[in-house]
Amino acid sequence: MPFDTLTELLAALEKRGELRRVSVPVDPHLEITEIADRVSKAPTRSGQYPSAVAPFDARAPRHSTPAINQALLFEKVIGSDVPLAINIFGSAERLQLALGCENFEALAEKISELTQPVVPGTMMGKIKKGIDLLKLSSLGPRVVGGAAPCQQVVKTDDANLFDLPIIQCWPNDGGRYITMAQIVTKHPETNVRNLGMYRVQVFDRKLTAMHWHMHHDGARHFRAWAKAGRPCPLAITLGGESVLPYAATAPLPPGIDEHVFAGFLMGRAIELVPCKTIPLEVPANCEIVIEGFVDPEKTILEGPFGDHTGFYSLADQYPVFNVTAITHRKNPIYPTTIVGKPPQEDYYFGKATERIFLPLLKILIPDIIDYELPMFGVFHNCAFIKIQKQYPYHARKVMHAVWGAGQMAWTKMIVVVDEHVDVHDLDDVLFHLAANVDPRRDTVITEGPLDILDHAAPAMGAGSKLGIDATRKWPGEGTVRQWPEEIAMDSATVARVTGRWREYGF
Ligand SMILES: [Mn+2]
Repeated sequence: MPFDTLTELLAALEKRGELRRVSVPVDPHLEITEIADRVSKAPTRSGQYPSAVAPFDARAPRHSTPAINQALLFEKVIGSDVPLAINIFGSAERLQLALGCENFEALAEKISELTQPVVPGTMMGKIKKGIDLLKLSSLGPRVVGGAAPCQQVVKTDDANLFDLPIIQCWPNDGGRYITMAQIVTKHPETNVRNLGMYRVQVFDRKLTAMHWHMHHDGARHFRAWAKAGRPCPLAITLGGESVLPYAATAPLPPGIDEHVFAGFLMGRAIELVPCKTIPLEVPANCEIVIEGFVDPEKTILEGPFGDHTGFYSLADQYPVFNVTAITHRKNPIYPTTIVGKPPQEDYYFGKATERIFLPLLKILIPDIIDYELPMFGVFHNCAFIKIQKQYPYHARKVMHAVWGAGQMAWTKMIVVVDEHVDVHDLDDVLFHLAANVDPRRDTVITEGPLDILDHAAPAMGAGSKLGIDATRKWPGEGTVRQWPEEIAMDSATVARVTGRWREYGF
């Protein structure tokens, strides 16, 4: 089962040896990042690296500082009385614990059941209908009265963001950022709530920027408020039910309240309470809630920010957020994260989404058996796709289908392999890519939309795409030579040797 509060999640992690407390004073300016970065790239207690291939630094560590990949609780952050938790979700095991699932595939199955009763339509249409059904059930969020844990302390005039241990992540960042925030907004006309995870740069005691991209639901809500000339009420929520951070990042279709999805993951409704100074409701179990309004007119220069691409995003103008209140538990814990070169916590959020969306992607493109968004591709740069080839140029058909499928459409490079290749094993994919590809014959270069964070794209969010057909080539695919058979041991011999292994004296 997932956990009701951040404290309960941290206690469960500690019990499993998955949490390390740091009791010496630590600087929120860069020092926490450097510690968390080393720890997130270390092997887990079971000696596992997060990918079939050890992360960038692991095989030749830059540092002789042994570490285990654990969640970290900094008890004394310089300049604040509030302890800070980081790397909470920084392994598959820890994220699965937080989501209350054995593995991401089990969760995928649970979610695809949700979309079953709804026959055709788009992938997003299915999810939306499925979640609409949930809303009618007991899993939709429930507004409750009474004293809420997240409002045990209420500060309005004396609210001060600098009371919180907000970190500066990387040396050339524009300043300090709140990074693990579930941000609540509401559409002014439909009243549909949204939960999103956007970074928040802090400029003053009660002043931040609100960084969201055009297509984010929070930005759409803001534009609707701004069109009416009204400030957009917004709550930055931290902590709460252990499924909330992931739910805030899940790519659900617009018009869906992620609290419904969170309730589905919890197996119970998320209880919300009215905010103190703005017309919004927030999860009662949160650690900290920052209330305020986004100014419909004013902007501020936000950034740069060391991003999940492994590069700094450039500074740009973003709306201003004015804080009206900070409410929190009596002894709150401040959750945060860093992004940068993978793996960081967002890699595991992405991995969960990759697994959860496989059944839905298969509905849209039945040719796909499995896929992998490799760590080095930071979500949108690269996808490995496994198919069971049925006809010449089948791989090309699948590439074009992927470039037309929901958020997968941003994918820059696609490698398609045959069904016997393990798409989760980088070496296996690269072996077949190197061996099976004639560069001129087997590559496709086309144009389309790209991730707006892709700094290599000739225009922002638009550029070229590369498809590589690494399947074995059939007659009719431009090869006149006979394709050789790939070496593999027969399964009977494999089983016999496995069965006799000890007899050999190993
Ligand atoms: Mn949304």
